[in-house]
Amino acid sequence: MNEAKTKTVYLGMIADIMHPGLTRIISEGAKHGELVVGLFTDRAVASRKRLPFLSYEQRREVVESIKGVSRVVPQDEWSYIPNILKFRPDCLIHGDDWKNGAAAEMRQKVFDTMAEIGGEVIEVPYTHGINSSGLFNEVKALGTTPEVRMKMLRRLIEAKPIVRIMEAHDGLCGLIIENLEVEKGERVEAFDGMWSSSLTDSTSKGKPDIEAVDLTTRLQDLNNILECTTKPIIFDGDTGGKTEHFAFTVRTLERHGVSAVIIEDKTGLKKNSLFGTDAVQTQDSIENFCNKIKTGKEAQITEDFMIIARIESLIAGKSVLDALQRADAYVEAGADGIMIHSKDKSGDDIREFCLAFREKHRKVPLVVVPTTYNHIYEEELAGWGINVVIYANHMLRAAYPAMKAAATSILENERSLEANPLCMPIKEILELIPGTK
Ligand code: SPV
Ligand code: MG
Repeated sequence: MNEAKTKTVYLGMIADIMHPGLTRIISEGAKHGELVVGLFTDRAVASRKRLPFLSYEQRREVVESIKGVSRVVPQDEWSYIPNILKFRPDCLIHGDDWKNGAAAEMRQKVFDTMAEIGGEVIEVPYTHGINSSGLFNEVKALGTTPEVRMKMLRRLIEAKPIVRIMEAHDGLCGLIIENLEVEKGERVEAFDGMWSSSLTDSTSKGKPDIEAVDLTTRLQDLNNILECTTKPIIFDGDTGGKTEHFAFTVRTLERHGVSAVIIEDKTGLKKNSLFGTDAVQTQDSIENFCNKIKTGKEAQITEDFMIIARIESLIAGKSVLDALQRADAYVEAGADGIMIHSKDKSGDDIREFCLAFREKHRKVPLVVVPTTYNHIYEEELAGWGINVVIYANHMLRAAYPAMKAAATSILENERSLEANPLCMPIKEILELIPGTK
């Protein structure tokens, strides 16, 4: 038997978009022995950057069928070290593009660990002109499908310690949320998806947040967001309306590729929760609301769409115990997740609820909207068992004072020169939207 063939060669890859650079490194690796591909899981990828378009299973199917690949194993961390220690390969193969920048530290650790286990690192020249990041941008420009977008929320909840959602009420908000990235050392922070808020959808139309803007009108704006983004959407379904109507809402949202609807257990004329007990907040009976959840679940066609039940007990001045009892009933009725809301500034009631809820329901996704208790960091919320954090109104609240300041300056000065520093340069607005030229 050929001695080289008994060696094992480890190659880590995400393999979301296959290209010749990847197939070349696979065939090079296979020349040195049995090639084991360490396929990055969604969790490993999400710890550093946005989720792949394809799920782990889809990517595994592709990689397993490539000539030269002997075996595919999951790489569940961004770091190669745990898998090197687990599989103890004779060689590890990598492109030489990790010599500089953020990856250089990982490269050093890999060299050290391979030396410790008596293995070697093979570096192959990077294939210029084609790479995953460039292709990723091209795929993103093509858009997504409703099905892929819808699935994304469940995958994110599985893969991330906490999923970060930002309010969007028009296409421009959508573009910011889609593209904004903040580099923090080796990590890139970004929003994972969008919240279609009843408060900001209503306010941006000059209407109160009392379910006065109907679904058709809200979907018109949502369509603009869908057209220029690929990230998942959580829709604020208010009370869900009449149970019979909610069944249609669910199907309409599914058809649009929305990932989840959140409905709140209120009845009568809905008032915004942040009024708390200053407004009359009538909670629905547990029985009625459970019936609404069941009807929605029966109406949905896909397996991926989520109906999340929002509990308003704390908003209505009731106890954490009341909220917990309702949570049990809603989960029992088939809710795919629970949103617990409060306008208390301390966050203590939310913490108490979440810790108690997690004792009983270990996996059911928990969603919060920390508008008032916003001193608490995401990491701490994740520690309470929270899966999704929604920044529910910040794009609109940020835009309004900025617009008002520019308008005031023009009135005060009777010309727009002084407003210049408050406005984005004309050149920038012309270049903002691809295809304007
Ligand atoms: C919204 O954004 O419309 C919400 C969250 O429902 S809250 O305004 O806090 O009620
Ligand atoms: Mg709302």
